[in-house]
Amino acid sequence: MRWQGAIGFLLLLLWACSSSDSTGELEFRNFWATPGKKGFNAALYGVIENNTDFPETLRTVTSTVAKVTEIHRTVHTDGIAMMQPVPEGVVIPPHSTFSFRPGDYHIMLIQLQHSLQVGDSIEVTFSFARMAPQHLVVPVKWR
Ligand SMILES: [Cu+2]
Repeated sequence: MRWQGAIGFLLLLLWACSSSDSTGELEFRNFWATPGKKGFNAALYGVIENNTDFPETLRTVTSTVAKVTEIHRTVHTDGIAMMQPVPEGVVIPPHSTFSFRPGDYHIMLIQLQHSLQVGDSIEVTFSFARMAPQHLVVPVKWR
């Protein structure tokens, strides 16, 4: 039916708009995901900028591409790098940035539902304590 097509198109437009990298208050910069094989893990990196006057907490990240998505931190103990889950989320101070980068805080895509290859893109949702959830389309690439 024609109206269903129109609604589908509208939803697509809404998705396209919300997937742009900025709300003016929170800005997502240079997000990218590593390639990975089905059933294995991949990582998500990038920078979130908080342009508001308040601290914002990133509580969870979700993506349909992974069975589980966790915020992790790599810590070095006696020269050995280990990843720790950060279930409480991370705080982005006002007028400041928070970086997810290799060897530091990162977002772990655990048990990929399908393989991720360079050139693919994935949909990711970031959920915050104050702000509405933000949807992002993230490219898969080798940095
Ligand atoms: Cu990890």
